[in-house]
Amino acid sequence: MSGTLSAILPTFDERENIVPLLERLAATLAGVPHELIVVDDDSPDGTAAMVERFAATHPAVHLVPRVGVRGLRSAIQEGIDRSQGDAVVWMDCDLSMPPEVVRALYEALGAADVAIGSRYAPGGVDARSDVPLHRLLSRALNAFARWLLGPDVTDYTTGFVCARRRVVREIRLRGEYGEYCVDFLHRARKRGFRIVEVPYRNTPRAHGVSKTGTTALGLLRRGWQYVRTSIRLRLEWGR
Ligand SMILES: Nc1nc2c(ncn2[C@@H]2O[C@H](COP(=O)(O)OP(=O)(O)OP(=O)(O)O)[C@@H](O)[C@H]2O)c(=O)[nH]1
Ligand SMILES: [Mg+2]
Repeated sequence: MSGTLSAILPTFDERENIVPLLERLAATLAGVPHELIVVDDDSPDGTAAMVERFAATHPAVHLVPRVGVRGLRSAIQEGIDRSQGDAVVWMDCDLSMPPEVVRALYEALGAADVAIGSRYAPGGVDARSDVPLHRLLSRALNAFARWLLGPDVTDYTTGFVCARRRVVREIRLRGEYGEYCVDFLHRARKRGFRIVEVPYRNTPRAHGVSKTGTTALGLLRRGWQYVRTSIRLRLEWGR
């Protein structure tokens, strides 16, 4: 792959993680023309101010501040809509996804339309020891999605996605939270886009707290959205 890369970075209360993430992304993308777009939903911890200060000396960094709106899926979509790159990548900003993997995802687009970081492909690891229940649920939901939608993708809920511009031009993200990812990947595959996986090690968030349901009930509610989405996709598109 050659061409410019836009990284979309959705944040809510990532004050301690965002600057190290931006620094590591800039280092790993040396030699690749890029822009780093942080979409912050008015984080009470002052994430936006950290980004603004950093952006003052780093012209590739842009802040998109949103006030009165919340949501992971809509934040990513907003970043995509404002980006200019020939390819886009999006990821969590809690340092659970190593920024260095972005380089490998970008290079994988040489032979694919979409490249995802995978915890479940051979060589991948889910090492989030901070959220054992979340890890277990993720494994079960992915097994269910593979069974319903096909085994070519092993990590349907990755959230670590790099795609050529034409893919995100054709397919908009739908849903509330993480289930958008199952929806995006299945529709992309069914439309004939080639998806490859890059195994990586997902680690516990570096600082701050998880925004995904931290109570068992909250997790089950969220899990149900993934189950519903997988069933709907199977009915709508087949395997
Ligand atoms: N802009 C924006 N970003 C969000 C919102 N909710 C979560 N995020 C970001 O989405 C990413 C994932 O959130 P996490 O809290 O790590 O949740 P998770 O990775 O699904 O769950 P864990 O495995 O528990 O960490 C992080 O970069 C968050 O800052 C939101 O409402 N708006
Ligand atoms: Mg996380």
